[in-house]
Amino acid sequence: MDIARRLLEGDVRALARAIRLLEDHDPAAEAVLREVRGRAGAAHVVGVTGAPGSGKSTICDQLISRWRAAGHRVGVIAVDPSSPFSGGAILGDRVRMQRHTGDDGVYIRSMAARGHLGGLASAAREAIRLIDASGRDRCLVETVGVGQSELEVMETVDTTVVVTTPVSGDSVQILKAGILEIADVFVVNKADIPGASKVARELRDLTRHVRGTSAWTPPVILTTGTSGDGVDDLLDAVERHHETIASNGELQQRRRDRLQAEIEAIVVERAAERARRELEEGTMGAELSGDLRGIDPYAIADRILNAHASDIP
Ligand SMILES: Nc1nc2c(ncn2[C@@H]2O[C@H](COP(=O)(O)OP(=O)(O)OP(=O)(O)O)[C@@H](O)[C@H]2O)c(=O)[nH]1
Ligand SMILES: [Mg+2]
Repeated sequence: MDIARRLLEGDVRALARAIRLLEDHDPAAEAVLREVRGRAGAAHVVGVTGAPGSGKSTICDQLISRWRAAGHRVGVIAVDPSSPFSGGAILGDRVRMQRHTGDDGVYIRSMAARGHLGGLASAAREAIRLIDASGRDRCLVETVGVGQSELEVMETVDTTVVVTTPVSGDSVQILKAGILEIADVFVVNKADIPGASKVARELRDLTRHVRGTSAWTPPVILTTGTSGDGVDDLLDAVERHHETIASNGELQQRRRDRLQAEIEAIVVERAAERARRELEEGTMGAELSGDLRGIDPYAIADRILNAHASDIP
């Protein structure tokens, strides 16, 4: 329990240890989370997503520098659902953000798909909670690509930044992947390459059509990650978005929805585990023998759920 106390004091090694416990599905992780949960909730969590190589890590690195200069403490989670490696093995991110190693105001951690059968998104969410509780008031979550697990990870952040480039020319692709709806800020990175302003124009047209009624219209920011051009504008947009949703109640609503989804997911996971035990080890298993025709799976499911209804306090 020393871990929880040291984590709350901002100790970076306790933070790393707690996230490791989380990844290992160690029961001690749940205990640490229980102790620190009440102290989380102050951090502004920013998600950065986009195609491979679009410049996400380069931009994160620029944001980190600016936040550090303004006195913020920062946590970064780089999520790669396709990678079998974890624990800091996503080399590119390490290299790109490496100038912050040695600064204990910056904590960078990679998370990969392996070992997260319960969902990479929920593991990432718990890791963010730990980072938040450790007194880091800015948290970045970088994910690669626009698949289902990335979308789920993005549902756990406060502000979603979607990075495009004139190289990929993928504004239409983004529409297809359904990411337009979750973007709070669009970045057209690699603005030093011809075609960037055309992509920006297309995106501005798209956002006007999609989010006509919301209080927030996603701005489209041109950046050159390598030189830092436009990153101040990006930072400004990100902070303005946070202020907007914090003051109009949307942040509170998002956090409420998120908590609801989290509870639903836990119920599903635990109920499925209970059903599996009943059917494989318990008395209900006898139902699934002999002539299987005519067995009503809905009736059996209801009986499993109802058998334990009195357990619920
Ligand atoms: N020309 C140009 N190159 C850039 C710019 N920003 C980043 N790059 C380069 O693009 C390459 C990929 O950058 P990263 O920041 O690693 O991109 P990423 O999106 O994090 O990549 P993954 O994490 O592998 O998906 C690197 O070689 C960067 O130097 C830019 O504004 N202009
Ligand atoms: Mg990267």
